[in-house]
Amino acid sequence: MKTGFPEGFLWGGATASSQVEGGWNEGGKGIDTQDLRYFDAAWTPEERKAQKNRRMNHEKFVTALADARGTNPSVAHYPFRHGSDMYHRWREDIDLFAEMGLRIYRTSISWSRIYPNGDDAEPNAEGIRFYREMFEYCQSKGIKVFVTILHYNIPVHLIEAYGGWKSRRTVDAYVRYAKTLFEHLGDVVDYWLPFNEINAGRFNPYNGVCLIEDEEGDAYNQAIFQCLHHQFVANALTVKAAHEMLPGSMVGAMIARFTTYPATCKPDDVMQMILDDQYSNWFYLDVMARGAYPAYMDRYFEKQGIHIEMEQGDAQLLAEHTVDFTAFSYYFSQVSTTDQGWAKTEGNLVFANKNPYLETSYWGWQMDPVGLRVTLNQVYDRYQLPVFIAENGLGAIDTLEVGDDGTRVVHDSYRIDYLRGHIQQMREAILDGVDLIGYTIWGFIDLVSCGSMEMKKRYGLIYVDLDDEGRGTGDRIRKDSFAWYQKCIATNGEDLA
Ligand code: BGP
Repeated sequence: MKTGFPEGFLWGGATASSQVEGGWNEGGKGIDTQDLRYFDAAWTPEERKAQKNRRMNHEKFVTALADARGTNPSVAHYPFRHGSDMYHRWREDIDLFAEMGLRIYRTSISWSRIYPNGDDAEPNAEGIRFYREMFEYCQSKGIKVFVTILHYNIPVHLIEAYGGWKSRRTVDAYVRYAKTLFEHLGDVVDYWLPFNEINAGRFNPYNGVCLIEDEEGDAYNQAIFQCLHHQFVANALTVKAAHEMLPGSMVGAMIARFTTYPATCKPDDVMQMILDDQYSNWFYLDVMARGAYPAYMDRYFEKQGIHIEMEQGDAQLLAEHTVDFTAFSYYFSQVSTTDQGWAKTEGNLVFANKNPYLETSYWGWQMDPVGLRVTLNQVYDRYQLPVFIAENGLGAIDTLEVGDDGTRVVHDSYRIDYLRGHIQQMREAILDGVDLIGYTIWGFIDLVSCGSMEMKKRYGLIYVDLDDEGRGTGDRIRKDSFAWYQKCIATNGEDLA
């Protein structure tokens, strides 16, 4: 009988290169898709949340690219260019991670630091050195490393030259990039994740598969699924390469988990839940963990008029090279219904149907710790593979204050409450029998929000003194949640007070 978190449970924190690094045009890095996302600090809260401001179109893309290639590129309007400046401050940051007791650090590699154009003849030695030094430093502090090979930032040259993920050329370039990482960083990385939230290709096609909506016109949906197929092929080839080059290596598949409940016990709502789950969640993990396109997608593709171009050998590749573990991000849950008039709220990458039993964050995400236990049980039950919670956390507006002793403090009891609730449910899921191996709190050092592009939407246990335009000292300040998580890790999840 299990009594709690297993020995060696991987307590950790997660970031992504484009959101935390900055140094966007240093060290030989090329321009990538996230460097081109425009933000205006003058936007109202509604404009910040507006989907149109988050989506990419042709005009915005061309303007941003001209800015990036111009003589005086803007940083204030392109938040991913400044991030949290970890590119320059990583030693100081990792010292703080070590002080917190972190057992694993999840981050992503910036493809364009390794291959500035995505398909250059030789990798950029400076980029490889940057990650190597950082990961060796983690190792020296007893922190394991979990690498996401692609977390939304794709070298723009691949779009200009080949149409990005629409082309098999991008598959080749990606696999070569992954192999370069295995060759040069294989000994300092413990877990690999080829793609962050691969279902983002459908929910946020610019981030996921670098599609520019108005350039695709009516063929948008078709292009999305063709790109996704190419990512599945790239994933299988990457798993194959990892297992050949790094015997015993652990490679995972990750989705943004949209946990959903039927809005009522009306049978139509229950069926809608099954369909939502299939299209939003299971399809992706089914391909990468079970090794084949699930039958239920045939009906969907036929209805949508989608035809996926597959090459001979693709099906075999998918079947032979499945992943070693599953992973997901979990922030909220939603409900499924056939009732078109059901009240809506926001959610990660999508709008969600409202659940009257749950409270929402400032950004409208419905907080649901029990939903994490539900999810862990569902995912483990379906695939019977070790499970990793690659992201979870609370985006909130924090207030920097001066404490009694004159030091700067952030009292984030709301974040502690959120994390405590979720960790308690993780423990329950472990007692239920789920093979949960790790938990990396998202954005555990403040970084630029992927969706809203603000610094103001903070997830960290470490505050970063930068504003939405990247202005400030950049100082790192421990929030109350820092000491709380430190204690949680030290007691292996037993002391959550
Ligand atoms: C996930 C992404 C992350 C991250 C997180 C929080 O979808 O993988 O990159 O940012 O969501 O979302 P946001 O930053 O929009 O609050």
